[in-house]
Amino acid sequence: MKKFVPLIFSLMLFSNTSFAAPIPLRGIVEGFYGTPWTNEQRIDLMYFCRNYNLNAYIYAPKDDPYHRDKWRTPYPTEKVEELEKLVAAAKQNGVRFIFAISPGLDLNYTGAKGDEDLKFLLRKIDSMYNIGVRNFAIFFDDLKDDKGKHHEDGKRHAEFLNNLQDKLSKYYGDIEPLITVPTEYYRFDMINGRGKVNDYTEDFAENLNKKIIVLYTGNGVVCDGISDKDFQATCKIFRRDLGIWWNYPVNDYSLTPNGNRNAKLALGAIDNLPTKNVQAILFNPMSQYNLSKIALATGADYANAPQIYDAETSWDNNINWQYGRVAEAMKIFAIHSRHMENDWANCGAEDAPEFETAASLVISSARSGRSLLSTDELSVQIDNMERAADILLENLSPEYLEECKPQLEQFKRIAQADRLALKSLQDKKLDPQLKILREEISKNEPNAILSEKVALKFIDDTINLLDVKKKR
Ligand code: LOG
Repeated sequence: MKKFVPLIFSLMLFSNTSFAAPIPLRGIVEGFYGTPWTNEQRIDLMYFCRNYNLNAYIYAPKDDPYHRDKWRTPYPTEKVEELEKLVAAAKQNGVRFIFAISPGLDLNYTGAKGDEDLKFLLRKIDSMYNIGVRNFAIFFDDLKDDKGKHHEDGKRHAEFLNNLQDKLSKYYGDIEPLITVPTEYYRFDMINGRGKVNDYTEDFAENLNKKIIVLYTGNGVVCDGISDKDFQATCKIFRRDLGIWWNYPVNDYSLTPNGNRNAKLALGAIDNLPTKNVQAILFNPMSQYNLSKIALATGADYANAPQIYDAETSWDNNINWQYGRVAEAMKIFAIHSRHMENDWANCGAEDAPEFETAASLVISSARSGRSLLSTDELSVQIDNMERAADILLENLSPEYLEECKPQLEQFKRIAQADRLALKSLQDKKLDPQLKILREEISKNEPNAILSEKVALKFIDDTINLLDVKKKR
């Protein structure tokens, strides 16, 4: 009997305190630009959601013409049938299927045209209601023009949503409250330099029906976290607890010079999100469906227990579960491909910190002309990288390989060049082959980016160092 006491006690603790309470609405927003997921993938996602205790999926692919550009046009029959299957799969797995429309590009709000557009919208919603959808979202993101000018003011957006909310409540008894994203959807766009709330946000927040759930993306569009303090301050602006549209692992902005999307894979963990009062968390994934599951699984761990979530542990466990006997190889690859950054985006832990530490020591000792430090550590890292690439290229299933073959091949090239770089430093002489390998890597960059500031940088640092020496 004695043994039961601590167990029962700890269970009570666990359920009575709020620290382990899941975020009420938690799941995925398919909200990226570029090739949308296939319906098979989405159906598979519904099983994934059940396994990971996620309960929401927002259908909002930017490149589905009927979602945004041609939002008035009804879906063709076959597309409706596809969606119907998906809605059924969502239901079976306890997932709310949330249908989103982004009408803001050319929506009319007033007069006869306004009435007509409202009818178009209600018709679209009704067609989704008929296949079982009970949750809807209206998104007003990415509507500003190049000069930062708004399509509409905040009051109009709020009133439009309020009116729609009233109509839906009146016509249907069983539709859940609307979800929305305003045009100013990140904090630094909502407030000016002096911390004053901009007109659009102030008008939107003041007028919006309290029932409607508002999502925002953090201080920036793709940012490195949301502190509890910033979250609370933003909730205060909106006079309600907010939801989060979290832009990791999405990689639609990972563009290469020739305009390919999705060049770098975001294979890290979700991290640094608020620990309390979050109403909803929706993760925007990569177009690479299968490879999104590492970050999404960690996101599920966060969403189910925000206050006790540990990113590193979750990442490690989830890769073990998802990749079985190739898990170690996957970790080595993934750690070089988790930090996402460009001039406006910055999210995910730094790539390969252990490699970075060893490589920095090698480079700095080479620069100072002393005997090289840390070469053994670096050498082991490089061997592991190449071995991991080979293991994954040979063992990943075709649907996974399809999503990362260019990146794995690039990983292998980088590892091989790293080895030659290390050897060149040890010989104090640039091996001419290194420049050829470096060019090969550049040639393949349009399809695959990883470890730019770490394993790739080691090659460039080496070439710079040894070339300079030659010139002297
Ligand atoms: C879009 C989103 C896109 C993401 C990352 C929101 C609310 N909207 O800048 O569709 O996938 O950034 O590129 C966005 O995040 N706008």
